[in-house]
Amino acid sequence: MSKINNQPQSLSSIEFIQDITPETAETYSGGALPAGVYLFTEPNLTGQVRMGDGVADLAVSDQQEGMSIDDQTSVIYNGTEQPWAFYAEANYTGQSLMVQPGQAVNLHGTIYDNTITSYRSEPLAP
Ligand SMILES: [Ca+2]
Repeated sequence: MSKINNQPQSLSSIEFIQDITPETAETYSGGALPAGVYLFTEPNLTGQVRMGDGVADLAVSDQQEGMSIDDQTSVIYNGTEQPWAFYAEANYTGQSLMVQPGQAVNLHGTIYDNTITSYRSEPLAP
């Protein structure tokens, strides 16, 4: 007897999302990371790094900050106590990905790799 699974998948159960432990993140980065949200442009937490407030359009912040983060993020580390949402398009639209507090996610090899354009903290679920 076969059984069809119609349960929605939580992100953590999607096999192509590889979690990186905060300890691993610290190992990669060479020490404890200060609290914050980090976007890395290369796997293994290398390449360019953006830390700080979320933005509605990374293309704009790139120009202001002299960076090239838009559509380049391959690893996200959420070192805060709130969930953060990452979006493929500006103004918090397009395909989205939630990253929980303390979670580091390797986007490399996934549909989210090199797509992130806006991100912000999201309220904790009631
Ligand atoms: Ca994008």
